[in-house]
Amino acid sequence: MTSGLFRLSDINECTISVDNCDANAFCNNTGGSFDCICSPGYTGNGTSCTDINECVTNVHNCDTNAFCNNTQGFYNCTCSPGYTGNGTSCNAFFSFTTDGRIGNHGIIQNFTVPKTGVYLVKAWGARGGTHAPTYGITPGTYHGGRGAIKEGMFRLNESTVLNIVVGQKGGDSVQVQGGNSTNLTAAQLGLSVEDNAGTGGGGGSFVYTTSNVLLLAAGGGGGASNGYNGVDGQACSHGTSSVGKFPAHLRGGGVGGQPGLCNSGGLHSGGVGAGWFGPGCLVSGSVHGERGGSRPEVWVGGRAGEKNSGYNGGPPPGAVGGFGGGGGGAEDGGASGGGGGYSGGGSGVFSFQAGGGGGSFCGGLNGSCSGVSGGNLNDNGLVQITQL
Ligand SMILES: [Ca+2]
Ligand SMILES: [Ca+2]
Ligand SMILES: [Ca+2]
Repeated sequence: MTSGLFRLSDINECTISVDNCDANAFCNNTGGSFDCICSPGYTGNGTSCTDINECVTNVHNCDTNAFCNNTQGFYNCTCSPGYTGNGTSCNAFFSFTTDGRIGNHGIIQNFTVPKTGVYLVKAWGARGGTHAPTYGITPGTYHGGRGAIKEGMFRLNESTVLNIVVGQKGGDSVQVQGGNSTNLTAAQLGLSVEDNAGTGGGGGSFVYTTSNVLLLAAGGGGGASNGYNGVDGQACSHGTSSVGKFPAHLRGGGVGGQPGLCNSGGLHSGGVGAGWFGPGCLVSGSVHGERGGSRPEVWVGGRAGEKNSGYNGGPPPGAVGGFGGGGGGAEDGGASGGGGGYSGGGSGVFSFQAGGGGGSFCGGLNGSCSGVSGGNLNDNGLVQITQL
């Protein structure tokens, strides 16, 4: 016999599950017995534990602008409508969209600063139009350039009113093969869109004071063309050139807040994207896409070349430039519009020319500005303002 048989040994009630601890308790083995301790978030004697309602007992750390939702063992914080954050920290949040508007007309929205402080202002430019012919030299689907994202922090004084322009997507090519007069889409007619019809440039998004001090601008993307996707809106200040088949038919983007370069002299020119300091040159003739409008023109996008306008082609609004200064697309045989922005995108002359992207601007606090070229994954623009 070994002496061990006569020793008293403790039973670990916890591991052999003979304890009577609550399901929401820890079992703690002791010599000759065991203790039950309610889990964090629960209260009781250990054999019976109930959830602590932190929302009622007020031991939660939810922001004052958040809802507290009690859960078994813990709680959740959810920012109230109009606020954004993780629930323990919620900031007032304002969002401006196109609100369903399409085409070249839009409205300037207003934001009144609710309280003096620092705000994060973020803008997304709009995308250029799509071109999808099913015949010709390079049939296929070509996409407009994506809008840029630009953001920065600004110190704003209470009651200051800001103008908000939310860029709208450039119109797709709608001119039906052969230039039929119709409101139906080419697909509805069983036809293709004209192989070389242009598309509209995307509108830029802008935030500026009522005394016309520009705070932020995000460039729109250029319209697509036959064989070429439009150029993305740019995070830097300058717009880009159009892209296309023939170098002699390219036209440059604007720099320093100017519109895209003048593109007169072509047979079927796309509309030039507008810049903060003005619209591009006028090109007379209804076959051309019209330049996009700048601030004095209330940001109206350029009209499309006649048969691509939605009146003598497919359905309205046609291949117009988006609100926010995008240039319109030319009719058959023509170029696509440049995107609007701080500096406008260029648009070429003749066919096989996709529009350039607009540039962006941020006048925010030192070191607070950043941006992403082509960063907007959605079609339309957006502006968001968050109180920090
Ligand atoms: Ca024990
Ligand atoms: Ca709880
Ligand atoms: Ca054609």
